[in-house]
Amino acid sequence: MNELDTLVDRARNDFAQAATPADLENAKARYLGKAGRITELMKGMGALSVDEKKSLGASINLAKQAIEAALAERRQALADAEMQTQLKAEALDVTLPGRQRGAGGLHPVSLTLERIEAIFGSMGFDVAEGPEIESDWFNFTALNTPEDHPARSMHDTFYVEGGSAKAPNLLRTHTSPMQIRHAVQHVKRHRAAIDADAGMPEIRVIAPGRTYRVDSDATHSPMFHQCEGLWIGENVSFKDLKVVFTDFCRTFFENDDLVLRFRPSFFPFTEPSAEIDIQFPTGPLAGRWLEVAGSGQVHPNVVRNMGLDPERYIGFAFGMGPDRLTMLRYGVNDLRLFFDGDVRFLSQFR
Ligand code: 2NL
Repeated sequence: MNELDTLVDRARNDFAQAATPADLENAKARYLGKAGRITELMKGMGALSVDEKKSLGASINLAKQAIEAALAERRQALADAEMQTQLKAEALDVTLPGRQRGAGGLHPVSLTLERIEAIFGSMGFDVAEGPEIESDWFNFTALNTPEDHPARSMHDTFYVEGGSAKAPNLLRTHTSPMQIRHAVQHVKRHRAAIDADAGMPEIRVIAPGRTYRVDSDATHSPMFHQCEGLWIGENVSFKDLKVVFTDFCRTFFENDDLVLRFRPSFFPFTEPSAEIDIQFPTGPLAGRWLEVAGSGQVHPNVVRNMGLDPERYIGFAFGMGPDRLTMLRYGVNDLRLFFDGDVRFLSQFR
């Protein structure tokens, strides 16, 4: 083997030994660099004859081309290897399922409140809104609740800053104050017509929302929901209460065979008063009387506190617990599930 063939072999070997692109460039310099072996051979041809230059020059060129080809091949191999390493490190399993965004949904009690609003809305009821921090007047006094009523005690009601020392502000214990506020506004708006004996449009409103009482066990939460209803006019009777509430219950529970019972009771704000029980004719709750609301004819003192003459304006009111209605509708057995915020429970209502 001549010297050039040996040189090409050595270069191929050196390039193969180079483990990194930097090693490879160093090896290249030994052959093709300014002081490289090929360059030196070229320089050494100066003393030769023209014919010798021709044949040796051609041989050196062939060797140079062979080394350059080996270099290019090794460069590509190293680049490929580097690419493979990088691909492995950044490997993505594109067949994995994506992270689910998870569709949200309304809280079951919100679904119930929407249902209640839709059903009473179809019967011409407005929806009242109002503050959760209330005054003693709107929460108790306007509703004919006596000074010494147990509901006014610190054991039953959350008192907060504000109001007067004798009548501090509180977290509303029912949604009735919203109805009083709504009625007062309504009466104010129609004052002139009322005073001119021209009458006023009926007050027909429901008041859904959060309410608060000092109470906590499996069936009571310190925060719970209420929805009250109020209908005041010149000729609104207990019969209308029965019709409206029966229709509501049958629509809400999607059962036209639902039976209702109005059982005598007492509330400071109604007289007479009645507890409303329902009974399912079939299903897991069949045959049991279930209490779903309190109701009654609005007390004359309460009508007066709305700014109306109780001799002329009369009507009924009722109050129910949307939390309990939700439990009955979906068969939920613990009220606290609604307020724990456990997605495993809540997602079932999506
Ligand atoms: C219950 C009892 C009731 C009312 C609420 C009411 C509201 C006004 C005037 C008169 Cl503005 N009454 N509300 C009447 C009777 C009963 O709720 O057990 N609720 C769960």
